[in-house]
Amino acid sequence: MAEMELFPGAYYLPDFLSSAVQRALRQRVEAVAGPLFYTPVHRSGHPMRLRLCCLGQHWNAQTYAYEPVRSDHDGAPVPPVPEDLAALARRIAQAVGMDLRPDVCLVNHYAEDGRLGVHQDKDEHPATLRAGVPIVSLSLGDTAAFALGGVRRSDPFTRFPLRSGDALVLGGPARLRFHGVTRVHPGTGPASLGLTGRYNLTFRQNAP
Ligand SMILES: O=C(O)CCC(=O)C(=O)O
Repeated sequence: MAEMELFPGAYYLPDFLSSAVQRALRQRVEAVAGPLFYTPVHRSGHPMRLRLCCLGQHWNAQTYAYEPVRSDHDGAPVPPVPEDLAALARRIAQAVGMDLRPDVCLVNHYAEDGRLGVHQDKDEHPATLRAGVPIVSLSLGDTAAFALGGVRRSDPFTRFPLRSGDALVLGGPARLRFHGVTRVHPGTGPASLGLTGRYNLTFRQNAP
């Protein structure tokens, strides 16, 4: 199915990844990130409702800064973003006319009670935010109820499902739109993927 421009700079690409690519991506995620997932503790003191593994640079849930080691967890260095995954994200950005050189990928694993509160992705370098360099999101496994708002927290939300294989691009004027995952629908992922829960990968560019 073709992409839909939901708002200027916000593109929804349903069913973008074939079943075979989804299976391959699941294997890549588990090979690269599998042993490294952990539950971040937000600076409010609450554990987040997902498990995280950052590639390229670590996003610190206490300071909201990117760093080379996981200083809010185990101090371990961060594996690089694999070239093939970065190239895939770049191709998706190009498909909607945007340029992205991903140097960070946050891989989230949501269990059946997983969710992610409404937030803006605004911790990347100010120059990349100003330039509207996009974030490319890929979903695998169970369907998420996704909420996409505006650039002010009080703006109304558009709600739609992110299913296994869907891609979403937030760039240009949509780069700082608020968004969140209100719930995950257990058991809704493709049987052929054999994944319990949901992976979401957000490819980002920190360096200007
Ligand atoms: O899981 C998703 O679809 C959204 C992930 C997200 O917003 C984030 O990692 O900042």
